[in-house]
Amino acid sequence: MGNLTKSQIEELAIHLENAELEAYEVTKITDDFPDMTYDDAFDIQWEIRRRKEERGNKIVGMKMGLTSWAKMSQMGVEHPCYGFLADYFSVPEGGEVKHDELIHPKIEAELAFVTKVPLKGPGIHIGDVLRATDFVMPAIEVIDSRYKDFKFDLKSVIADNSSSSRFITGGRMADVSDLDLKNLGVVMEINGEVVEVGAGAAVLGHPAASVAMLANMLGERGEELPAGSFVMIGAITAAVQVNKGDSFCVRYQDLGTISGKFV
Ligand code: 0L1
Ligand code: MG
Repeated sequence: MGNLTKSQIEELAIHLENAELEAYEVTKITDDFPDMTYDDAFDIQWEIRRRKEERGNKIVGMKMGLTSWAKMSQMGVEHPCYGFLADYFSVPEGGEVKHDELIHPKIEAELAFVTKVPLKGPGIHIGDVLRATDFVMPAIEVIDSRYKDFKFDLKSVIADNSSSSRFITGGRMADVSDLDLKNLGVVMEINGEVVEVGAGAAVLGHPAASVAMLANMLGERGEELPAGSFVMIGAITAAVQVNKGDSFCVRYQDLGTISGKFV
């Protein structure tokens, strides 16, 4: 159930999307709309998605966010969230991320699942996800909350497409049966120095649990994850702030590396 009118949803979608497209900060929207509900927050996100599609952008994947207990407590929120990935968010492996197009980007080491059959919640579990997975591959997410100083609550961040801004995928694809997903290690380096390390279980105890949660959350809106979906599972490591000129590399156990540079 929502408390905002259709025109308020549209205005807030334009407000947040303009902040994304023109790279400026805004205050969290619940300051001005304290009665907004989670349904309102998702309606705003889906309206931003609709506006992009109307302009000809393609939606190329989905991301889960705030999927580690450490990150939820760090950001002061109590549940994971999801967002969509538009075509222009994609940066090629080894490529350059333009810092000036973003506000205060941070990078996160993630994994992506690519599905081969549809997943529709409710009731999707880890086993369903593993059976539905075509392959797993490494991914790095560049998050860039549009909120000043990354200060938000869960409703505000959902409306802001869960801070999605850029992503990079690459490395090596693998079958889930060839991976020990819970123990899969990642090492993040910035300018050649190790800044974060982690293992797959940091994400909701098992990376596939994140994809299951996404299917179940989408199911609440009558939506599904179609076959061929690219889904980023959320951060295995803490998010690390990056500056113009920084180069980064994430090494994934059994899955190769992804690197790039902020210019
Ligand atoms: O985990 C994430 O991808 C981040 C989701 C939004 C929260 C944040 O901006 O830190
Ligand atoms: Mg993320």
